[in-house]
Amino acid sequence: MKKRFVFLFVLALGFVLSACSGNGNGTDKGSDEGTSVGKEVKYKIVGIEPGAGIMQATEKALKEYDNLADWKLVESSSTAMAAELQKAYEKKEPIVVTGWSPHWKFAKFDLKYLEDPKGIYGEEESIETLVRKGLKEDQPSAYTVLDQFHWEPSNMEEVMVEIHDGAEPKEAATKWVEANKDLVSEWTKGAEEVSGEKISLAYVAWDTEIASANVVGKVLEDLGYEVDLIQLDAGPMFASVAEGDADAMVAAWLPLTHADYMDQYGDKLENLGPNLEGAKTGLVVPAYMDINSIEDLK
Ligand code: PBE
Repeated sequence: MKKRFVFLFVLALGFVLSACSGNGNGTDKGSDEGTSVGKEVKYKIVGIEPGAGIMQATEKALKEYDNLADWKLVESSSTAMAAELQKAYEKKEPIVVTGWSPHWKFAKFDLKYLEDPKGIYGEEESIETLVRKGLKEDQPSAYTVLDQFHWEPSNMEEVMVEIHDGAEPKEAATKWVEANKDLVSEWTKGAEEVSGEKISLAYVAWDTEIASANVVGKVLEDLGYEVDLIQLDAGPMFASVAEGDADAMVAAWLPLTHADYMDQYGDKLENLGPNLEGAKTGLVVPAYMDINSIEDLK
């Protein structure tokens, strides 16, 4: 008889506790039956810069997944998103971010992409090199390098981790170029040295693109170019190369992420093809969260 009473008491206590634990007070979430991921993260997906393709894709996901009807995407910046992720991760709190790889965050934290049964974020992406029309005639050496520039996600990640750990982008790029002479010599094969010719690369302050622009910039500099790295938002990056205000960009995520920009500017650009394969975008959460699919966001 007594045993049974204790049992009921414990059961009731458990019920009360689980009903109270939904407001971020540091208890172990995810396993509590009375809470939902949505409540815990305030129905919020932490986004990045408004012009990013991943923001457009996420707006689409909010429309197409019924379970996301009450969720919102918060505009932010790549740096602020990563800082929020780090903060939540250190406290083992739930968080949902717009994420992509390659990225240093996968080297530093144990994270996972949420499955995307509706395929909103597409499959694998390539990062492609676009140059202004006429560059081949005007700057054949730079064109040759840009055309031959190709590396692996792991290469890019090395540069990104270095920058995240505190190196200046230029310093990290220089170090990487010096340590990878063989690969770099494939990019520069057949490219003649120049003396002080000007070349400009447009990029966005996404971690991936900070790494690639600085590495390619360094290689062109070593060839004798005076390199100008121009940091812009996504739309203006495409526009500047299309209009010939910048010479090149190595930051077009295709076929999906930047499809709209390609529709708008593709005809006015020359596409030199992928410089990296196996990139990906999607919704990313810490591995300790007890969900696996976008459909689990409720
Ligand atoms: N990104 C990184 C970009 C492309 C590179 C995934 C944040 C975007 O979503 O447009």
